[in-house]
Amino acid sequence: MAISSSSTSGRGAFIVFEGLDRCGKSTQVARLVDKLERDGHKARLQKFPDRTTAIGKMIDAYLQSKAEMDDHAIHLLFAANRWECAAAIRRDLDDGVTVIADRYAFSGIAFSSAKGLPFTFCLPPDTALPLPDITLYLTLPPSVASQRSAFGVERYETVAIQTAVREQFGLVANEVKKRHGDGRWVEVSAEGSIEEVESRIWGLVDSVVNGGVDGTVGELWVEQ
Ligand code: Z5A
Ligand code: MG
Repeated sequence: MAISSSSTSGRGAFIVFEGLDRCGKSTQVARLVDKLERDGHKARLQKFPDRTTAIGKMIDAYLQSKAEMDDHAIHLLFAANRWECAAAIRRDLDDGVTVIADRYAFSGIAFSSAKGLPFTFCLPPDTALPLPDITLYLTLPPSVASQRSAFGVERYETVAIQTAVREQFGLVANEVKKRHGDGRWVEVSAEGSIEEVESRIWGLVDSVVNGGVDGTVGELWVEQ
C-alpha cells in the first residue's frame, strides 16, 4: 500500500477520476484543481484523451464519428496518447505538483473490452505508465447519466454501451486491487448535487494530498 499518512517525500500525488459518461468527472476534476490551488498546492489537470496532440486529433475525429478506425488501432492510439504525456506527468509529480487526471488507462481497457477486445490485448500497452496513487471511480446509474446535457453526441454514448462498459470497469477494478492493493481504487457515489459529490471526494483525497504519498511513483500493472 503506497499511500501513507506520514510520508514526507514532497512529491505530488497522482489522482485519477474514472467513471461512465456524464457522471460528472470533468466537473469534479476542475473543482478539485481549483480547491487545491486555493489551498496553496501546486496542481494541474491532465485530460485523457488529450485531444490537442497529433494523436489526440485522430482520436477526436474517431470519437466524433468523422473517421473510422479498426478497434485494435484506436485502442493503441488511446494508449499512445497517454504515453506521450507520461514523462511530463512523472516530472510534475517529482516537482511536487499534484496531477489530477480526467480518465486514464482504465477507461481505455473498459471501453475496448466492452467492444469485445480481449483483456489480454487491452492491458499490456499501458504497462509501466505512472501508477495513480488513488483512482476515484464515480458511480451513477446510466439511466441518470443519459438525462444529462449532451449525452448521445459522441460515439459510445448509448445506455447499452455504457452498461457494458460498467461491467468491464468492474473487472478493471478487480485487476487494480489485485496488483496494486485495495486502496488504489475507491468507488464514490456521483448521485446528488455537485457540492455533495465534491465533499465526498474531498473526504477521500484530503489525506492523500495533505498526508503525503510514498516517494517513488509506481508503474501501472507492474507489481511493486
Ligand atoms: N475513451 C476510450 O475509449 N479509451 C480511452 O483510453 C479513453 C477514453 C481515455 C471521450 O471521453 C470518450 O473516450 C469516452 C471514453 C472514451 N466515451 N464515452 N462515453 P471524454 O472524457 O472526453 O468524454 P466527455 O465528453 O468529457 O464526457 P464525460 O467525461 O463522460 O462527462 P463527465 O466529465 O463525466 O461529466 P461532466 O462533463 O462533468 O458533466 C456532464 C453534465 O452533467 C454537465 O452538464 C454537468 O454540468 C452536469 N453535472 C455534473 N455533475 C452533476 C451533478 N452532481 N448533478 C447534476 N448535474 C451534474
Ligand atoms: Mg468529461
